[in-house]
Amino acid sequence: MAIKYTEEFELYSYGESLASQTARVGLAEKAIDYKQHRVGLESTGEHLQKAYKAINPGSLVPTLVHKGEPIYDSVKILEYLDSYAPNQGATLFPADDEKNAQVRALVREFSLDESIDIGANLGTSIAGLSTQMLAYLLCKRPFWTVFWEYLTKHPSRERVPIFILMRLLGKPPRFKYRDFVSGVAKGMVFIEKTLSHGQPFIAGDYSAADVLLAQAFHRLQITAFHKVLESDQFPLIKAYWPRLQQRNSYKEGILDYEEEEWSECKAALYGDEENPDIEHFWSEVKRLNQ
Ligand SMILES: N[C@@H](CCC(=O)N[C@@H](CS)C(=O)NCC(=O)O)C(=O)O
Repeated sequence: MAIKYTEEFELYSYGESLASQTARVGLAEKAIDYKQHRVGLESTGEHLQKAYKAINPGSLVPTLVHKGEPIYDSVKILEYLDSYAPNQGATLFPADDEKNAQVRALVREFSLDESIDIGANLGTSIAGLSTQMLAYLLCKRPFWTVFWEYLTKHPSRERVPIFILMRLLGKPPRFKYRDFVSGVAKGMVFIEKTLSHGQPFIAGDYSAADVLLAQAFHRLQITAFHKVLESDQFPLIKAYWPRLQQRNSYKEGILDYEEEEWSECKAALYGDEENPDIEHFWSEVKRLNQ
């Protein structure tokens, strides 16, 4: 299915979507120019409308369009870019078999992989942390509009009841949110242990796994878990995070696409405070380190 295009690369993405950030950081790391099309999510439902479904029938962002051909899924986009421009910018998937397998295992742990239950790896647990924000944004629209649109237009049968419940309650159920916080605690303990190899990046040299961690850590800041990244309980993460932030790709793929509605939502939900479940986070870390 060829899609209309004017530039060689065009990306359909939303500013603060994790998977969109992955694609944009990847494009920046590979030094590939592209035209951006913003697709609104929870507060407008633009992704559920016909125009976007013609580009991505799954109604998910991001979609990369290369000369009219769509590539779905942020990790597939990273793979595509790396094989399209192997000698340009950073190498995201190393050529060496052993290193490549290592990177792929980390990517599976950090990504939004639909074959993994929400909350069962770090990537989907981080997405779970965002449910407080998503609920807030969904509440910008009347209940019946959200109910009807998600029920009749959202292609993912697993996600529909989650979005409807979030709109109904105005927030995620507390017990479920705590499960996500536990998943993130587990992931952070794992990352700290992995970094004890003493190399600058998570798999040694910079790779696709670092692309995913840039957006994951950025999301920890947005959901008011920012102190986790500055804590002496995770000294290696504390030294590693600035290395990701100093790369141009952090600005070009993440900061340059911050959404006003997310800043407003962060201020309304957390102000300058830490996330209300921060204590649960630290008690989980303590339990896991015992
Ligand atoms: N595995 C996909 C996941 C894509 C995904 O879940 N995108 C989210 C934003 S991060 C989305 O489009 N959500 C809208 C919805 O589910 O209604 C990828 O990595 O691209």
